[in-house]
Amino acid sequence: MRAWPTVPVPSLARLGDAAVPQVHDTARGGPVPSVAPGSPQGSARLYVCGITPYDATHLGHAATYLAFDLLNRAWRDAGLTVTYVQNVTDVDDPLLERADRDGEDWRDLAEREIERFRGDMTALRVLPPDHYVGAVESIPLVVEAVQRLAEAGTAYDVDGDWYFSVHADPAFGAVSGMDEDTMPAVFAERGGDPDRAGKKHPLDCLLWRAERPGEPSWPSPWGPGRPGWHIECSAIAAHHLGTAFDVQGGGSDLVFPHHEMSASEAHVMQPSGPFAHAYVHAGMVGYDGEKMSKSRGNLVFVSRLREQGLDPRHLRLALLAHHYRADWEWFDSELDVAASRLARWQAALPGTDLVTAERLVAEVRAALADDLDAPRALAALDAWAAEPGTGDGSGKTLVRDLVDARLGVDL
Ligand code: 5CA
Ligand code: ZN
Repeated sequence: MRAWPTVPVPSLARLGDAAVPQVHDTARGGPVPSVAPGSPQGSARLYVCGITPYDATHLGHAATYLAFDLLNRAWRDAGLTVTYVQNVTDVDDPLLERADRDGEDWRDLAEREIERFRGDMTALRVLPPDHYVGAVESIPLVVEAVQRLAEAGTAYDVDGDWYFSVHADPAFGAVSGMDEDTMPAVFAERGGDPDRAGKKHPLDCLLWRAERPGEPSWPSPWGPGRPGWHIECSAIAAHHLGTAFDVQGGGSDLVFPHHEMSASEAHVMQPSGPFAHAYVHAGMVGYDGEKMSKSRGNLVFVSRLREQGLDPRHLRLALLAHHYRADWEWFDSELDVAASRLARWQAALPGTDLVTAERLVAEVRAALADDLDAPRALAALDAWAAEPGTGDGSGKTLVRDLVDARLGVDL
């Protein structure tokens, strides 16, 4: 599937490479190097769970994709060649339900919302993935993955639907660290079916859903049907990135069951190594006191703000003012705060000398190397702008390049 256009990223290499950042790994519960010790020299591999395109991109989605854009930019500034894969869940229950509710063809709905997402990501100057991959176009990969799980004796049939025995992976539970007693309720809340009769274990997850009347289906060795959710990401990531890629990312609502189960499926499919080296999760953005979610309907859409004439740089700065791992609530006033911040930075540029600019590069790089601490990077820039210099402007280009390369904001 086509991604969206890229934007040029200025190089800061004249000051040497930045440090490879540390990130918080959910599985180990602490900071780890963002690149696996065994990764091929000079490269980094990232998989981020993409949208289910049944509604427009809201600020929670945007914040999550910006978090991984910070990581992508940090890796590039460290001189690494990045391979970035993102999926699109372009066939799944919520999409089919919405299309049904609105009397629309599910393919038209998905296509329209994917195109809107591309426009939002382009406006926000989020660097595109190298491989933007839809579930539908990946069905042969999914079929192959299910076949491998079946050959390993870890998949079974319940009235034509195929399930994965999650405990076939000895590491099941290690991503989330969640208590097995807590898992069934969370599983049920997030698309799972712990109570379905005929399953060998309540936590076993759906791999292949046999065709139902009125639902789209594709051929498979087990008859027509469509992919389950978790296997979509295991199959796409394994195919495009191989084993032990560096970072598996998404919002914290995906820790369990999604990332837990896709990792376990991948561990059985390719026993030669772990699925990912680190599992990195962005916090949940709320609005009106609750998590912003399509099902709750308390949404602020990026596209609506754009239609209202928003300067996307303001939105980018407003989102970056919150640490990516924090849960936080959106207030409309944050755009004004961001606008005045941008204006102060712009006003400080002409009086900046090279020594000041180089110091600022070091401060911003250090902040972002420490678990992508964008609020600390913003604070360093605020401190610089609070004392406008009377320098010769020799550092102006470097500061502009810094803010552009690392924060994605074109001053
Ligand atoms: N297609 C699946 C992933 S394979 C999915 O979760 N799609 S989604 O459209 O529901 O979410 C897209 C991304 O935005 C996911 O990484 C999700 O974790 C993240 N996300 C969803 N809601 C929020 C929120 N309120 N705050 C922050 N991130 C969010
Ligand atoms: Zn996913």
